[in-house]
Amino acid sequence: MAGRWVVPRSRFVPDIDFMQCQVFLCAAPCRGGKPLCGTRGAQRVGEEEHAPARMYIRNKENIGKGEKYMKEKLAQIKAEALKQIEASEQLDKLNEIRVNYLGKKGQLTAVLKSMKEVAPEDRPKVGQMVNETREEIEKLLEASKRKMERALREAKMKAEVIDVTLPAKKNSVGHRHPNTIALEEVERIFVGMGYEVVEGPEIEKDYYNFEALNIPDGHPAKDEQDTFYITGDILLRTQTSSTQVHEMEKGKLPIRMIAPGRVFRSDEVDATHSPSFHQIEGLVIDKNITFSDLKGTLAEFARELFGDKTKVKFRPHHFPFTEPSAEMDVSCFKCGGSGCRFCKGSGWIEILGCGMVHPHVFEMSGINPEEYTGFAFGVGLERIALLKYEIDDMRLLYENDIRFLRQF
Ligand code: 2NM
Repeated sequence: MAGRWVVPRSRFVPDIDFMQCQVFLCAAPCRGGKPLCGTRGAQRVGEEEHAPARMYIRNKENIGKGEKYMKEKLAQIKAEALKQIEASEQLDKLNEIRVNYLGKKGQLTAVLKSMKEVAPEDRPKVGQMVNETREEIEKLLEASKRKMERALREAKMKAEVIDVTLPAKKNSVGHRHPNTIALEEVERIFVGMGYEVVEGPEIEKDYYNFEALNIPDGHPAKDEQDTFYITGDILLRTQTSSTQVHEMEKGKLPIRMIAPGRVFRSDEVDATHSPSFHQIEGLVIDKNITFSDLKGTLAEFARELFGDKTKVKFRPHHFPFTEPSAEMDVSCFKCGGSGCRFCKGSGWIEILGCGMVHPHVFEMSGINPEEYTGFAFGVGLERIALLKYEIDDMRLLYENDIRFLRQF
């Protein structure tokens, strides 16, 4: 600004009232340091000639116009604020406007601060006007803020629109693993004949896995079933018969049970072997149990599992824990026994091992072999699953390839 306005004593300028004097006379000099109170007009003077001085207008006419001027000034501030509010498109901008008008160093606050320069009798009225203006600007800001937030919300909702006519995501429910299907089938058959299903620990003492089953240290069967030792005395069980030893030790007779579960052997993986697989072992102990009971029971089991026409045959075998022992074959359910690729031309399929519980096994578990007899059998769960579903490689059962599993 080139120069400042001062109010000379000579000229009366009616529309310059207090506020304008503030504007025009803020730098007004008082030649000789006297304030320009009571001046009646304005003129422009060179800046260099005048040192800044504060104005306090006590002139009656000017004071009378103070209120009117304030009113216009406030209206002007409000109009400007409204214009800015309406033009703003972002919440940040609104905040800026709030600070600019209502903040500590804002325009309206400046007016409020200059109250001490308003004549005391005008102060309540002017103060009220300032407050009203503040409230109105606040209201405008708030309304605009709400409008912007609503618009933002609407835009977001529009962007996130859900098409309820889209086909729903298919809920893919799995099904039982072929091993589990086979296990539940075997359990169903034996439970139907009055057997209990008993589970035991996978980590066993050497005694329950070998010794109590008539496989003492140095017995070749212990080598055949070499397993994973946890300590010298504790191992991963190689057969679920250990569970049956625990049942026999309880001494509650008669026993009719099957013990399904995971067993472990130190075997290399191939199409028919795995270091971890599943067995179902059965045990019946009562007075007068004979080999006929064994044959009748297992023949019924075979018919239920492979079909009515299934025939069984028993071939002598050896197990340390049974005497006599046998292996049971079933007639090939593919060719009916005439011989095919499935039964490798023999017409028979080997299915399980069995026998009459060895008297020494009874004795070790505290059962009197003179009073009680019993039969036992063991069948591989994977073997049944492979046969039933005509799977030619055991590894498929463990790979969990969904394309394979979906077929059962
Ligand atoms: C087999 C074959 C023959 C068997 C024996 C026993 C027990 F505990 F009573 F001595 N449980 N299972 C047994 C008998 C298991 O698996 C091929």
